Amino acid sequence: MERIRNYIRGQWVDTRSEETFASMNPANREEVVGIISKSGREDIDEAVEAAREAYGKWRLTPAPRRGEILFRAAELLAKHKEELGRLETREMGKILPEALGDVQEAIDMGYYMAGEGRRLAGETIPSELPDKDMKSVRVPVGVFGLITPWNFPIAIPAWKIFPALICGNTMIFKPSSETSVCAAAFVDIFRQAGLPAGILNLVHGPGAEIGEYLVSHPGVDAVSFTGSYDVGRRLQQTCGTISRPIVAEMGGKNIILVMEDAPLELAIEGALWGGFGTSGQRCTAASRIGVQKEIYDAFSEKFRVTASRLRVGDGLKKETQMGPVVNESQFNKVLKYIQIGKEEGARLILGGNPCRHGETSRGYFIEPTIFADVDPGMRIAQEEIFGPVVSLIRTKDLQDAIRIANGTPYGLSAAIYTRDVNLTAIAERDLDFGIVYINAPTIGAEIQLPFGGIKHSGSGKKEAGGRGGALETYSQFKVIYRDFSGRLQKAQIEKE
Ligand code: UN1
Repeated sequence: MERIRNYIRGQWVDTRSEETFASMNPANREEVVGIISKSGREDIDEAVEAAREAYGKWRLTPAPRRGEILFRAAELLAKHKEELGRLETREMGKILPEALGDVQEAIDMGYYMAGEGRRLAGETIPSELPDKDMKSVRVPVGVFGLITPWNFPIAIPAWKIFPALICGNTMIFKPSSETSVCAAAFVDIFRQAGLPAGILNLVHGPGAEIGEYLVSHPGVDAVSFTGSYDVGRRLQQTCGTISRPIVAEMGGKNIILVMEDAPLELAIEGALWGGFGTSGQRCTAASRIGVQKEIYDAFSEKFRVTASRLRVGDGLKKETQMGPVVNESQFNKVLKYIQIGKEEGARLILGGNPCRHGETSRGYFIEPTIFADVDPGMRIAQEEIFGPVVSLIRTKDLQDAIRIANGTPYGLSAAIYTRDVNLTAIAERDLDFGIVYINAPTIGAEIQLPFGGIKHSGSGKKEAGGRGGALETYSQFKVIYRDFSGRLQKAQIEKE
């Protein structure tokens, strides 16, 4: 089996130590997807040094030229979409159509950011004084440390790498160990596209050992992280003490609100894919469904029946609708939450167990699980589970529904199903979330708008989108004043 190595200074290189770790297929505990060289601190030092060296030249490369390389990378991603999607399914379990969607998001991001190379505009604005001009220009931030999760193994790295590149930054990319093989395949696309050496460097290894070291490395200027709240908060604290900018996308406890007048079939379909898509392992997953009391019983029963028909299995099989969870620790964590839900007194109406039929006994499969009559204060309705577990909550009216929706520490994505335009306006205004959907599930954000949450879900700076989004995260404004009067204009000192 091919060894997956670090990519530093444009070369695939061995790490200093001989240590390796394996990436496994969660649908089949016996299948090794890749053997990966494990990095230590010296490997990180080398990658940071490479990124620092490359920065001087890359920042001066005209942005439209940088864009041409990005465009080629997007073309290559499109060409290899199928094989990258299949690799993703094998490495982290999501069903093939979702994996192909993930790759497509990266393709879209590539084309979008390639175009931004010709639009990296600042502003020119009139001065108060004669014979003086002034402008702001977008400049890169420097060397980025990028830390990404396993649930979107290609899309989330693409959200970071494409905008960071177009803005002229160089970077060290540390993907989740669960998806090292996908990360290597993605980075190889940039090699094939002709990205010069040292600009994008890849290091593999456990977050606790090398991720934190990278984040606080003196050679790194800024950090972009997507992952859990616990890790994100720790990294924010680390960065806070050394005044290092960090964009952190963290967890969610998202909700779909189903109002009395909602188109029922549509709401059920939305809840199904919002709740169980990617086996609930999206930061945007609808792990709570708030249903208005008048239709609560009808909705719960229909939702239970629909979810019970979901075909769980290997994501490479055409008929499969839901794959496994990513690994043993997630498997145990999800089962622990199911236990907690039972102990808290929520009514388990579907699932609740590991799958044991046929091929599913070989992997980390959990039945689609629904708890009904969940109290909004219960732990299963407050904490991020990141698995196929949905809590149904009874709501009185819109005001009550919004109060429940806002009543967690998170604020990433919320949705409302209703035919009443006035209710949508109130929901839009009052839901404390970074993203609000109307008559669509909590998932499926598009890359041309900023992505990110509030409260414990995000740090304020955004991923994706152009101006107002990723460009603000991966570039900064420098302001230039030029006085061509040839004298000290007094008004600069005393405003006349
Ligand atoms: C995530 O789960 O971290 O909107 C991101 C969505 C996807 C992105 C999810 N496009 O669900």
